[in-house]
Amino acid sequence: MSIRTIITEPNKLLRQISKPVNSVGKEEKKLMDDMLETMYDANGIGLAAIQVGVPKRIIVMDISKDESKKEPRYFVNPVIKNKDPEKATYEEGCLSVPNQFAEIDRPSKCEVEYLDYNGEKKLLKADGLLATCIQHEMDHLEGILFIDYLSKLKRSMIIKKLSKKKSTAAIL
Ligand code: GNR
Ligand code: NI
Repeated sequence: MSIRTIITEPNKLLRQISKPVNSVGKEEKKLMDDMLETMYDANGIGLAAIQVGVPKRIIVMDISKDESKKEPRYFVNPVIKNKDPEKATYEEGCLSVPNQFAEIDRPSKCEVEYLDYNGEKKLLKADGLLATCIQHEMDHLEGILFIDYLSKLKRSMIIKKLSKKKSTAAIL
């Protein structure tokens, strides 16, 4: 396994729509292993393949609190089947939008159909943080970031801040 570089805003790649995977083969498993290691290293609870520059519909996740009891989850070609009309608000962050947080409303429950690490078809009923995280990651597959739900002003302030930080980091 190896840690890959996480792409951060502003970067056009994050706006790309990811493509479905034909089968869960060696290459996909290696990608999922690397993504999980990259996510743990960055202290994240989820990661979409496009965040490491690969436009495939693959997500890894681990929302477990206890560091010693890891519960990795893998989603290939996920499709949301059902969204609850009820909304829930969570303070969201994103490894591709470093150090920025905002409260976002999303359906509080959802059902997702996907292939697991072994390429087997699964259906998961999610609520709470899991439901929020799945929807946040599914957005990445469509080139959508949580800051897109904020006002234009707030979003542009965040992007300006991040691009400034990138340009100062470049001269250090
Ligand atoms: O680590 C993450 N935490 C988080 C918190 C609330 C809602 C969504 C997330 S996902 C984020 C990791 C990430 O950027 N995944 O794409
Ligand atoms: Ni994210």
